[in-house]
Amino acid sequence: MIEEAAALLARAERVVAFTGAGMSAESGVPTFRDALTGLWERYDPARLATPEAFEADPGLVWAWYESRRAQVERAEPHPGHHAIARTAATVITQNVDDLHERAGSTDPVHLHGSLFAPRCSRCRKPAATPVGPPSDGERIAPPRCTACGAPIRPGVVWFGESLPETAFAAALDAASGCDLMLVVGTSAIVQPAAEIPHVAARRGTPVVQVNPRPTPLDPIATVNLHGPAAEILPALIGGTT
Ligand code: BJW
Ligand code: ZN
Repeated sequence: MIEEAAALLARAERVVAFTGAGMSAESGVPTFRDALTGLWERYDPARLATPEAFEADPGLVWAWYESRRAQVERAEPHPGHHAIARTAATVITQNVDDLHERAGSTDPVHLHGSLFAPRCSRCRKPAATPVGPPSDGERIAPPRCTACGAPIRPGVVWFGESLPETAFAAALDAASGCDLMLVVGTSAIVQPAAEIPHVAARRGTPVVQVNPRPTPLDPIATVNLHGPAAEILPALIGGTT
């Protein structure tokens, strides 16, 4: 299978990578659907990642994102991130970490925002990312907007919210203009992002998927490589750092 995928890759001139939380798992960033641990084990991520949760308990939601920011700041990109940086013209990611950037990918398209782009929950004015690790705790009062005084919120896309228009348009463009799509580490169940690989597949573009587990994309993938990103991607693309 890996030889078949490598042959497709060798023929491709414009590779686009579409990544999800599994891409960062081996860097020590848990996937979205992994059970939470420690302080957060009582909570369901799908219930915390909503505007309603932030409205009801801003300190709880802000503290959760602050602990995740600290976790990502401690993490390093792995050889799979570096392999993608060498081969993909565009990276479209659902991840809110910055590991693709730190591996050298230029301007990844962040469909679900970023842990490093907090903004006002009312007037949307960008706010500074807090400096240093957050104080530990189950609740941390979010900072206040310097313009209007409303609480600052994480710059991510929660359930029920629209994706940033320019990012989604850029993702559709990249998916329509590539000649190979590499899909890595996503359960492909969250819409509308999960539609992106279908855009490529409908045009007859080969799709190579890397995931240890089956996903709803298996039937449209030209090749399914069942294994972890940090091992499969360097083997497929070459190089280790
Ligand atoms: C490895 C690995 C290794 C492990 N190597 N791989 C029905 C139809 C259509 C839509 C909907 C619907 N019902 C509800 C909706 C809407 C909803 C949705 O899709 N819900 C689904 C759950 C059904 N979508 C939305 O609300 C979106 N907005 C929207 O639709 O707007 C229109 C609208 C507006 C107004 C009103 C109503 C509608 C917004 C979605 C935003 C998603 N945001 C999140 C949180 C971001 C912030 C944060 O991180 O906290 O984004 S949710 C979460 O899921 C996060 C992720 O980016 C996203 C995708 O998850 P991902 O990346 O696939 O991770 P996992 O954990 O699911 O999977 C990991 C994978 O890795 C697994 O496959 C593993 O096997 C694999 N893996 N180790 C490689 N080492
Ligand atoms: Zn404001």
